[in-house]
Amino acid sequence: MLVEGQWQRKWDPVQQEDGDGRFIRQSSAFTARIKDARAALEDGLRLYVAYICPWATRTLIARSLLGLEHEVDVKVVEPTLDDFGWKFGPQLGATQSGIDGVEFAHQLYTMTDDRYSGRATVPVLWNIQQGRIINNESADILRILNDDLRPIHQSPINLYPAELRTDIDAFNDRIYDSLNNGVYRAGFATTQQAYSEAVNSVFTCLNDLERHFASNPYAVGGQLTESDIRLFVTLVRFDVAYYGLFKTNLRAIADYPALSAYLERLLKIDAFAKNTRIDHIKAGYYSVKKLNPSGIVPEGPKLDWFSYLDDE
Ligand SMILES: N[C@@H](CCC(=O)N[C@@H](CS)C(=O)NCC(=O)O)C(=O)O
Repeated sequence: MLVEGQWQRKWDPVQQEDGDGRFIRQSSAFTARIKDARAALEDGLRLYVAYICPWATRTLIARSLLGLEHEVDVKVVEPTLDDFGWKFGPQLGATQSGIDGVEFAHQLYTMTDDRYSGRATVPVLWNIQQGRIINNESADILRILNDDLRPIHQSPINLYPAELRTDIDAFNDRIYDSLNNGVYRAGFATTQQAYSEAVNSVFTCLNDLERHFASNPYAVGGQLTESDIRLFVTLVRFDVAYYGLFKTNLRAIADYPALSAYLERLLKIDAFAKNTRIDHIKAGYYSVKKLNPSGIVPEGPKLDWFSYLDDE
């Protein structure tokens, strides 16, 4: 992480924990919104992402669904993390350099604020002309792409329509702590009790969702919304990474018929399939030395729904 603009060489996946070994996620520092879509487009917009990362993948899926691939540029960090955090380079087709002379994602943070203290996370939404971070919170970036940039895309797809906002917010809350972040709370717990609490919350949520998807095609309102994106990115990583590495292994998603069918349905949509890079996901999660000191990446699982992905 960065302290007063200086990179501390020892990267550690655990951001913060409470006195009982519970993992605590840092809140995002840059939370501006875009007021003038056309001016922002003139300055140039870019997303810095990692395909391993569920939070970054949220923003990639929204960018594709909303038809913003020409308007919003993308640069991808390598999937594996070392002492310098995220870096640009050739691994698995990542981007060679962030901008001229930028090797590491943390440089984007110090270019924006040379006294920045905190973690250098992805995704980052970047103003190219100004050379600074606009926002580094994926939940906000989804709304920026959907709402703030609507004047320039006028997409028929609305991922956060006014009449569903209360339900979308409620659904997002229902899955964030228990599932999206719950898997990380399980994986990075440092006491048995913190781990057990987290795993139980993950499976209470999945059991509840299995009932929901037995009779609903989407998360909210019978249509595709940002809640589907937020759920998808966790579900699609579950069997290939979380089940093994984070020990969330009471059941796999493949053991849930309705959730499997839902995942398979979303993977038939181009925006979901093309932004799901199983090779990055496996290489990235299994590179976390703290949880997998040998660095060995498992061969499996082989899952039917991955036949929708090009690289499988
Ligand atoms: N609240 C952020 C969380 C982003 C986040 O934690 N990203 C992880 C990757 S999955 C990261 O960059 N971690 C690097 C670090 O913590 O040093 C968001 O949703 O945008």
